[in-house]
Amino acid sequence: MGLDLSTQQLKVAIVDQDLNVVHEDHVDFDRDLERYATKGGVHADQDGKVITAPVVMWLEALDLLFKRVKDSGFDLSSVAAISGAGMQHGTVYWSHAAEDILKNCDPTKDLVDQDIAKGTSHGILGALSHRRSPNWQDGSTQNECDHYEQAVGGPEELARLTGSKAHHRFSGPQILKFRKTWPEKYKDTGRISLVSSFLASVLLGSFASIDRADAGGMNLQDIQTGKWNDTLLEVTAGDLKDKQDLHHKLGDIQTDTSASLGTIQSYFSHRYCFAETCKIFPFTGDNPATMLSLPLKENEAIVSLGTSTTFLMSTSQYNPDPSYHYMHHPTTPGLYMFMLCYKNGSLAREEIRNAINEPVANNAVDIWSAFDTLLSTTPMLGQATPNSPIKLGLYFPRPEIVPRIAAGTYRALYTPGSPLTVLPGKPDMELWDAPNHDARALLESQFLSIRIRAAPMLTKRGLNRIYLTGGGAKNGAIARICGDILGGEEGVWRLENVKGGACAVGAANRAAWGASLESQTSVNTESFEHFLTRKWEASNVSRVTKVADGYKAGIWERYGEAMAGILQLEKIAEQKG
Ligand code: XUL
Repeated sequence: MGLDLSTQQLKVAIVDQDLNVVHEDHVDFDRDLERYATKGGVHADQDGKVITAPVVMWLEALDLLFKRVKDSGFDLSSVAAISGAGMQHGTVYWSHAAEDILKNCDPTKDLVDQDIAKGTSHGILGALSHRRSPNWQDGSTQNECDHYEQAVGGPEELARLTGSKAHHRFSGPQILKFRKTWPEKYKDTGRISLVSSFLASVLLGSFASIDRADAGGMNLQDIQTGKWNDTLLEVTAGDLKDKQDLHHKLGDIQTDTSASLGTIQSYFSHRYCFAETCKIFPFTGDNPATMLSLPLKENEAIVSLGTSTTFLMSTSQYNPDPSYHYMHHPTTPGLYMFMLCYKNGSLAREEIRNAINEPVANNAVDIWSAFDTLLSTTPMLGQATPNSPIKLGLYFPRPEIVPRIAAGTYRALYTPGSPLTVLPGKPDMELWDAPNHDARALLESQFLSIRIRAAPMLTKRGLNRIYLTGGGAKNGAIARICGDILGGEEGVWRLENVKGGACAVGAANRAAWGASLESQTSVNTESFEHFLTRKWEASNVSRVTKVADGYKAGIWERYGEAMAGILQLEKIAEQKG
């Protein structure tokens, strides 16, 4: 079983021994747990800077999800092992009593209805020293980020040390802000988990270590040693003396990527009939877990089109840069995950889709149909003729990370070799028919930005193969634009028979790998990649399908010319922000 605690949903995927997906389900926070009044799974303050999620909502979602799977008739006692994933960077603050409370939950009641907190009347809330988890979309820690970078000698050095420069959403700066804002709550904190290790801890009934790959999203891990960096621990803790205490709160980083953490706790075996022998394997970040959904080779990439847009590659090369993220590979020593992460993914696509649907009372069964038609009918780069100016747009409902740009919409006309003409907020219909021209301009700018940043990783014709995952991957027009811009000899591919998302499937694959290693007698550990490839090759089921062509002579080069325009528009937008 693979679980994925993502921004908007808690998802589950179950695979059989041949790694066929046999069951999927999910709980949608906004829709299924309305009483928490989240929007897109989170709460945002007025200026959209502080973004958090209520931790109890996730506990309620876990019970609801398992109940749904059980009620569907799926026999949970057949689950041999569980792994999982959580959106990266988010932190959960446990109280000193947490393990005691988690272990003693009454299986006749939901987690949120427990009244077991010894000496307090807070029920399960007694396990938390803070009720909210700072979300990866949060943008409120500029001071803390400055502090981090100054402490080590600048963004380049922090990127070299930890794999990333300082980012608002990264857990270290968030923990520093938490300590400074709520010193009492910080004192009351017995343990700090990431979203991934939080979920693993609930299932275990005791604290799970932070996974080696997911620790890379904290600005706290020395990527060379895989351990916490002393200087950065000290910056976060305030001084040398408190550094030990922070280390204690974080625990050690899980170094063995294949060892089981233990078995599922009795609350779940009693309540949902999980076998008492069901093993829990390390939970990692959603991006590292997505990489485990397929056998990703050198020169191949995954473009994940979810709430965020991420570009992922598995590589043995470590070439840090302030605009990249490097993290350890979740299963395979010696490999790294290379990542670009954009905050504005599906939210931007949905806003434009809604604006397009607005003028007509939209009764279409598929709310994406008008948006998709526009993607296919608008000419490439919005150019009615090859000589008309290129239409470029940046759409950031939330402040963007790559590069750091304030929220807003930025449109411009561009003729290669000339400066840009930036258009006003409401452009002249003759020049730019908004929002209709926005659909294609949005997708093009998202993929062009990836092409600009990933350039050192690309061959002359792009990547060898691109896999599309996430909600946006279902869309054929998006796949074609992706192939046109990012190229590739083998084109654009999609995982077959996966409804809910590649991330939960990747986590399920990891659980299956862990369970398989435990049953093997060989002293040589089979690598995850070998395991996955062996399983895929042994079955006749088609696992991936080609959904679009890649490199096309002429088109690749025209998009190449547009890149300079995007860079100019980004510069202008950066100055405005
Ligand atoms: C990665 C990032 C997001 C979250 C949520 O750095 O912030 O991709 O992991 O998906």
